Amino acid sequence: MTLRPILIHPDPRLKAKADPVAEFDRDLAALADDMLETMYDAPGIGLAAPQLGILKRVLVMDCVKEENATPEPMVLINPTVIEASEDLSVYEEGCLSIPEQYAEVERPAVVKVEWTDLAGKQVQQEFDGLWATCVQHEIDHLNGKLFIDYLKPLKRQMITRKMQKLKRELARGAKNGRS
Ligand code: K1U
Ligand code: ZN
Repeated sequence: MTLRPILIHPDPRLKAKADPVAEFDRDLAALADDMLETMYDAPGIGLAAPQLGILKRVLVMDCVKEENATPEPMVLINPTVIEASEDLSVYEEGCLSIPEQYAEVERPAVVKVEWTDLAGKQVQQEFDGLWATCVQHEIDHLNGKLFIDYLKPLKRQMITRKMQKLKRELARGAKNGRS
């Protein structure tokens, strides 16, 4: 397993629509392992392949947040929302590609999602609570959409400028030999 670097917004790869997965092979299983390791290390509760610069429709998540609770890692390939509740819920979202920025986003409170698992089997499951928020946030990543796209333009611009500054500082640090 390998920790992979997470792209920081703005990056054109975070705005692109990812391609469906066609081959369920060892490389796909290795990518899913790397994604889970990278997500747990960040730490985060979800991660989509485009955040690693890989434009494939793969996401991982584990919304069990309590310490000492049994982890529930999930790998979803080619996921689609097939039903969404009219009921909405608001959650203060964050994103590993937009570090330390949080904003309230309103989404369907309950969604039914269909996807293919690593063995190539079709699966359907209903999600609610944080799991529903997270799976929608991650599917958005597969469609090149970020949580800041739900915000008013001024707030989105402000966050984007902060991220541009952060990226300049990180690049300067890397050039001067800092990690
Ligand atoms: O996709 C991502 O960037 C991951 C993101 C997922 C997400 C968070 C909140 C609402 C919807 C989707 C994160 O994991 S941000 C980090 C985070 O929320 C967290 C980190 C450690 C413990 C608990 C939460
Ligand atoms: Zn995100």
